[in-house]
Amino acid sequence: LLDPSRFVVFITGATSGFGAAAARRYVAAGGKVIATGRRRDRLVELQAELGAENCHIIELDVRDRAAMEKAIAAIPAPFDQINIVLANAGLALGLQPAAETDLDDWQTMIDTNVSGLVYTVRLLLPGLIARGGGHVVTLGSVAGEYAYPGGSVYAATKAFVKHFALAIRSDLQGKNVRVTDIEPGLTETEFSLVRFKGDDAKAAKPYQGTKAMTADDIAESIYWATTLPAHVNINKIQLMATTQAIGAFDIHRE
Ligand code: NDP
Ligand code: 8X3
Repeated sequence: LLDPSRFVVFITGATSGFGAAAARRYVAAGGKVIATGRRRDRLVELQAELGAENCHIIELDVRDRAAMEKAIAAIPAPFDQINIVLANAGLALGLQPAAETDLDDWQTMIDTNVSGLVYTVRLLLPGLIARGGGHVVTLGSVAGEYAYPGGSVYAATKAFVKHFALAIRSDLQGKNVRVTDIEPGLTETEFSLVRFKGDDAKAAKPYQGTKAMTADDIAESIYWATTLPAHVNINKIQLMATTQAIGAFDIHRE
């Protein structure tokens, strides 16, 4: 197994959910993390919890390419020795039928889940290669595999992530860089609160009367994929709550 105490993990979206859980998981294993996100107060809290020697924080919006370039170029030692990139920041906005959605919401999802993710990977990949290898972990979704009503652009951004992860692997032959797309289903985080724009009642509904996965479940899968022997690449991990399954085709009848 690779030595987790040598892991230096750059995480987008570390202020909540999977990103925060992954930061805790890697630091618990002896690694270091660069925790990024827009909410500075959350980053400061996380750093206080994990220790400044283990957790470097950067207030960052992944959609801002110039800010990303500047921030990544300015990461101080020893945090600049990044060997794992967790491109996790992302969001869904709305669940309306396609013709009734807010086009600004679609744009925000594309800017964050697609553009922000490719900026993250592209800006950090040369460093991984130069330092002799590493691991890129992307956050896809079951939504990138199975369409569902109201999923539209969110699902399409995650299909992009899935294919991007597979495609860049073929450019990394001989570079010792592994790529894994994590594709979770129903998991209780702030995801639903963001999707329904702070409406607590709507946000709670997907998790009511069922047992969703937790952010820690996903963090453990991410961690596991990165601790396998260097000659093993997990292309993707698709995981669902045991209470979730793929439904039948939807047939409209008069
Ligand atoms: P959360 O809402 O709990 O966390 C999302 C994180 O993304 C936050 O830290 C947020 O930070 C960050 N983020 C959002 N927009 C930006 C931005 N423009 N710039 C920087 N950071 C941003 O959701 P999850 O932890 O559940 O989601 C993490 C990833 O997993 C997402 O890509 C999501 O699509 C995916 N996913 C989630 C599933 C679920 O059921 N929960 C299932 C499958 C995939 P901040 O707001 O502080 O910037
Ligand atoms: C998040 C899971 O099913 O809400 O990607 O799209 S789902």
